Amino acid sequence: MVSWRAVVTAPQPAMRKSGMRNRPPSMSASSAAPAPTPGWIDEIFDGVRYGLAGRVIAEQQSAFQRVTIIDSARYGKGLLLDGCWMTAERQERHYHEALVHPALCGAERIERVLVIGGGDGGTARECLRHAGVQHLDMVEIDGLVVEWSQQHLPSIGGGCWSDPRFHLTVGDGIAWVANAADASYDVVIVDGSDPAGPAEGLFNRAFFEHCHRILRPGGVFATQSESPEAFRAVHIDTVKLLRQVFGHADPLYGWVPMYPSGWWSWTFAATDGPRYRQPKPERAAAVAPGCEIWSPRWQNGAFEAIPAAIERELAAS
Ligand code: SPD
Repeated sequence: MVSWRAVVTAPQPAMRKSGMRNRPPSMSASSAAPAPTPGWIDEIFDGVRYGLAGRVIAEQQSAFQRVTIIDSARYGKGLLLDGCWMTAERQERHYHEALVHPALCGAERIERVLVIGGGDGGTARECLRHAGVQHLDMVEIDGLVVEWSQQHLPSIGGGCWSDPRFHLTVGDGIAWVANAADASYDVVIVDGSDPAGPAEGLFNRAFFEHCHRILRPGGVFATQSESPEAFRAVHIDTVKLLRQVFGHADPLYGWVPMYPSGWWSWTFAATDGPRYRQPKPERAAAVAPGCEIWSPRWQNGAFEAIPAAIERELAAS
């Protein structure tokens, strides 16, 4: 295992050196972190910094990871886990809209939704914009992420925390999925961090097979699937594995400017065909006017924007 990322900031009294997330050697050849640049918060990966000018306003080692809240001029307040960018107030919609709406607009039914991770509340917020959602379980492993997101990043979760359809469990999402009844959800969404540390088990066959098992017929699975540039091997392996498990899976490409390379992907899977590619018009019409990024047109282009070499590599499997 190699140390693969670090947050580097202006000197902060609360900074800890522990909690650096380790990435499997197959994912990275990270070099040692450079000296901190005062006034900057960086995620460092593979010789490149992805940073914002700003300051750390809270930082603590939880039972699972180092949780950092920052304030930046460009994107407002934000969250890092083990030195990796997760979200920020004025950028989060790129990520959450792309993860949620292809699944929620494509599934046959959307009464019961499961979100694994997603402790900042942004994914639940976007799901709950769909009036057809009757019950949403969110299982987040780290209570500190929820607590600090509610305290420092309230706009990201919005009204989700008090929505009567929303049911939060602070616990292990992998165990939740393993113990859930067959065909108990219409949509399963994984909003985890990178496949190292507490999120490592969210990318393997056993986990995906349980997600497949607990989906009702006509259901859709969605997960963030890393960067096709910075984490290409993980991205490709994830899509291939989901195709094997579900039968149909396709990556959608977009941007999260503060993530490594800025170029990101989300992958959707279903058993009865690529239904996530065809938004149901009535659901799309209800949510699109409130979106900053997502629309049926954007989604279509984002699925089609698969890089040629990745398309060849996926087809060759
Ligand atoms: N490299 C960062 C991947 C983070 C994915 N989850 C972000 C959480 C936003 N709700």
